[in-house]
Amino acid sequence: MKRSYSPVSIIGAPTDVGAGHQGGRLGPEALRIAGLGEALQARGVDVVDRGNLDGPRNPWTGPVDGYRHIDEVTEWNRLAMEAVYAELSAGRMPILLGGDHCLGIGSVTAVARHCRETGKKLRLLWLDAHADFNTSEVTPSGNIHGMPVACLCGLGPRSLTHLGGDAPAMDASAVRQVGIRSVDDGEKKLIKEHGLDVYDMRYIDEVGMKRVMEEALAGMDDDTHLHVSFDVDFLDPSVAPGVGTTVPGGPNYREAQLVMEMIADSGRMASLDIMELNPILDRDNMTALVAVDLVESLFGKSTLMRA
Ligand code: HAR
Ligand code: MN
Ligand code: MN
Ligand code: MN
Repeated sequence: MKRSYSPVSIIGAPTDVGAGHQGGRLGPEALRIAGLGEALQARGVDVVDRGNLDGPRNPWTGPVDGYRHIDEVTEWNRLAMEAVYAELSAGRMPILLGGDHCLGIGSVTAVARHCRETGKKLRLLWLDAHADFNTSEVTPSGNIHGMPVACLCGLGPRSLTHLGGDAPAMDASAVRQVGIRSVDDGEKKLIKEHGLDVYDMRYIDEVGMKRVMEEALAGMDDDTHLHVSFDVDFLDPSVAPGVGTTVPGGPNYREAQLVMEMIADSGRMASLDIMELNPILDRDNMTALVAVDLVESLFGKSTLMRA
C-alpha cells in the first residue's frame, strides 16, 4: 500500500549530557551526512531540517545526589520539548536526532501534551537494549540516559517528571519496550512494580519478531498517536557499533527491518526519536547509514512482492 506521510521536521539535539560517553553530541550531523533528509525526500516525504537546538555544553562532572548534569539535562529537555511541540502543533511529524536518550523525556513530554490537546491516545514504542527505567536510588552510573522512561512515568526528579506542567507525561500502561537485554537489578524491580510491557530478547528469540511486533502494536486505532523512540543500541553491535553502550545479542539487520516495516504498516507513527548514535565510536559512519536505512523502512520502503 502506498501511504502518504505528514510533512517531516528534522530537529538536531547535539548533546551527550545524559550519557556515560562523549561523542553522542555529534550524532545529528552524522545522520545528516548519512543522508537522512535526502532519503526521506526520495520517498516523497516533504522534509524540512530545522537545524540544531543550542543548549548548555557537557560539564563532564560526576553524580550529585544520584544524577549527573541534572541542570543541563533539564535545559536540553526543555528545548527539545518546545521544538517537538511546535512541530506537532503545526501538523508536522518531528524527528528528533540525538544526542543521548535522556532527550526522550522532552520529546515524549511534548507528544503527551499534543495528545491531551487533540484527544489522541498515546502509544510509546521504546526500541532499546536498555529499559531506561532507573532512578537516582538504583542507577549504577547517575547517567540520566538510563532514566527517561521512569521520568516520563513519574519516577524521578520533579524538574524532569513535571517538565510539561503539573503531571507526569504518561502512564506506564502506554509503554511497549522491544529489544531489551540489559536491565540493572533495582531497575528490574521497578519495572515489575510498574507493570511495563517488555519484549526482551529472550521472548523475541522464543516467539519471533513478527509476533512480538504484532503484540506490541496491538490495540491501536485511528485515534492513536504512536511515538517511536529508537535507541540505536537496540541493534546488535555487529551492525551498529557506533553507540556508547553496546550490548551483544540484539536484533540483527533483518529483524530490525521487519520491526520498521511493521510500524510503517500500522500507519500510526506520528513522531520519532533517533538516539544514542556516537560517531566517535563508529566505523565509516556505518551505524548512521544503517539507521537511515531503517528509517526508510519506517517510511514504507519494503519490497512487498507478495503483499
Ligand atoms: N542501565 C545503565 C545505566 O543506567 C546503562 C544505561 C545505558 N543507557 C542507554 N540508553 N544507553 O538506553 O547506567
Ligand atoms: Mn497531530
Ligand atoms: Mn535508551
Ligand atoms: Mn540503550
